[in-house]
Amino acid sequence: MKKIIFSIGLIIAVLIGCKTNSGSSDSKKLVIAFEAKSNSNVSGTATFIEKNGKVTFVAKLAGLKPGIHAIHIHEKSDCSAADGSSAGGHWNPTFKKHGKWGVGEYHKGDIGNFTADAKGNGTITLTTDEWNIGSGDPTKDILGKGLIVHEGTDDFISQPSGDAGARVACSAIIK
Ligand SMILES: [Cu+2]
Ligand SMILES: [Zn+2]
Repeated sequence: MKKIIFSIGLIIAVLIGCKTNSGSSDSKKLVIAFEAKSNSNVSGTATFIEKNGKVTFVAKLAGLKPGIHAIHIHEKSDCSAADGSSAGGHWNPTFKKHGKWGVGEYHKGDIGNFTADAKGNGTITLTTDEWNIGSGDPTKDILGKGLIVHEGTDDFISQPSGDAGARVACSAIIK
């Protein structure tokens, strides 16, 4: 009888353990680092956390020129070119025009603009259900794409990429 009780206890302990594990697996986290491009001194990190069907994105940059800078998800995770051109154009799996989220047509990669302060530091945060991390759905999965920070500002109008200027930082969105 003692042995049975012990066994039941063990089973319960294992079940609780499994439940805890499955709870933590619904939230996925990816932390990536930027590399400087186009002879810039830009550095920083970006974090993507998926939870309950939404992805929260936070990018923290340093070494920028003070002012407004564009940031987008581009179609490839290849940051090898000195000017970042290897990351390709904007990630646009739904074949829309470039624009601003929530206003007419926009690319899935059109994150927008953020401001770098007088010291050249800037942060941008976004939460969206338009992305996920690793589902394999080509219209939503950000894995295998590239994150690009630009020297200039996205005007949300010029095609195909908002006339945002040189690519000053690049980071591959990979595990
Ligand atoms: Cu871009
Ligand atoms: Zn775009």
